[in-house]
Amino acid sequence: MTSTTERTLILVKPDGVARGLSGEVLRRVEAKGYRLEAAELRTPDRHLLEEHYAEHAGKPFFEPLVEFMASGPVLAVVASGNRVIEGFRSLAGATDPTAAAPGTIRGDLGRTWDTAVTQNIVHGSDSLESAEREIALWFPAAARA
Ligand code: DAT
Ligand code: MG
Repeated sequence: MTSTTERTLILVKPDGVARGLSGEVLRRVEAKGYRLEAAELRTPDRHLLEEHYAEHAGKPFFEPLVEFMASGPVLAVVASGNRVIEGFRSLAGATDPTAAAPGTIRGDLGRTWDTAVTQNIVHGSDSLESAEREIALWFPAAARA
């Protein structure tokens, strides 16, 4: 791929897929004007998740996070568009779904189910570097040289 359009990795996490919210997440991404480039439903293995969440290795929530993310199907999506990384983070809302603003995916559709904020429906890359790193992990064929 030679396009220079910005790309991001979006995940509908196991809680979002199990609750039937995949379509609603994709609807919001498309309604905002971003383009879907790839999508795949799969249950990620530990190795992929440990790489994906490498920045959080050693934190107290790392193990429960990896376990939760491996607990069922995840919808992995590559979306593109000008400033899509920042734009999807804005659509997703704050990490804690109880505190996330209404109007956002986490604020409208999420809540805190127990003491942790692990189940917050979606993931979105947080920088150009993490987006390209995460896309290469989840969609090796779509990685840029
Ligand atoms: P975000 O997903 O908003 O980028 P993050 O990168 O800081 O947030 O954390 C990654 C995920 O880890 C987050 O979506 C949910 C989980 N998480 C973060 N902080 C947590 C905490 N204090 N307790 C439990 N899970 C947490
Ligand atoms: Mg993050």
